[in-house]
Amino acid sequence: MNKMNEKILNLIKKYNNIVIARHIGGDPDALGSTFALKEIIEENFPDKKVKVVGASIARFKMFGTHEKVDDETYKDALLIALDVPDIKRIDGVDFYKFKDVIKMDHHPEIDKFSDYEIVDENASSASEILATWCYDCGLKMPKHAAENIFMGIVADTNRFLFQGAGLNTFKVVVRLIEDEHINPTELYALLYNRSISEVRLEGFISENMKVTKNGVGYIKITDKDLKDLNVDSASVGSIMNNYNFIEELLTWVIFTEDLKNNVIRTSARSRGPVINKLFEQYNGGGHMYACGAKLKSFSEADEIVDKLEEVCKTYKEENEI
Ligand SMILES: [Mn+2]
Repeated sequence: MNKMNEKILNLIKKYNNIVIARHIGGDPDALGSTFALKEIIEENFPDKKVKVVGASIARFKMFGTHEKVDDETYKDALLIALDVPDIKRIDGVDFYKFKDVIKMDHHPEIDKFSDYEIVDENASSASEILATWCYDCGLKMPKHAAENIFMGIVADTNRFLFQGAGLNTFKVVVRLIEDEHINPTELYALLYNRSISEVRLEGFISENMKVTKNGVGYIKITDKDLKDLNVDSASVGSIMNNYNFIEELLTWVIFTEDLKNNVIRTSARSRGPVINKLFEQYNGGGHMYACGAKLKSFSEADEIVDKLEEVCKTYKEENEI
């Protein structure tokens, strides 16, 4: 057993109360990994009380049910944070109230949480890291946990299209199918069934996206657009990856007006240039090729498009495209 894997397992064994958290704005990897870990702990250590926290998301209810942390739990609980690199983006708990913390993540490290960390930027997903840990520790993997892990991996690799999907990813997936008997086809339906409104939103974006000289695709979606299309500002997130493999686009960014929270939700992807540093300047961030921010106004959006254009121009020159 890997040293850190064992150290983490031993810390989990010490606690009766365990709280599991992930980043704000949960996605299938965040939810898949946290609920899978809860189920793995409950299966292997039936006496432990395990809660998954964070805001619940209606369309992802198949992963599990979120709970709240009460004062009593805080007194003597272990926090395990998955799929989140920084303290301020942990959803649903007060990080500083925990004596011990474990981190499992695949984002570039921002904050060090503790001495109990598995951070692997080359892993496809937090779900893959969790599965690798579970198997290395020789723990039992319940079937529903295996399903959650599979959905996390599939979503974060965009069905194995991204670079992050490597040898270990496929090894994990083989094991989930061979040993835990998950059914990928059924799970794809859970992840990818969508409404015609969402498809129309995708069409609207394709139709109206502007493309700059150096390959920046961008569009500003107003609250009125969202109302006309009968979708909400969160809907954009799930279709971002569908603009990959388009010859004219090196990066693409979608700005969506969110009147309820009085921000411009911004989500960006790249198939070459590294773009997360740019979004960190706007109080956002993320992966090198997939990131975002919440802006104050559409005028910041114009700034971002200009900066992305520069990034793409440099990238083209450097790579002789
Ligand atoms: Mn992830």
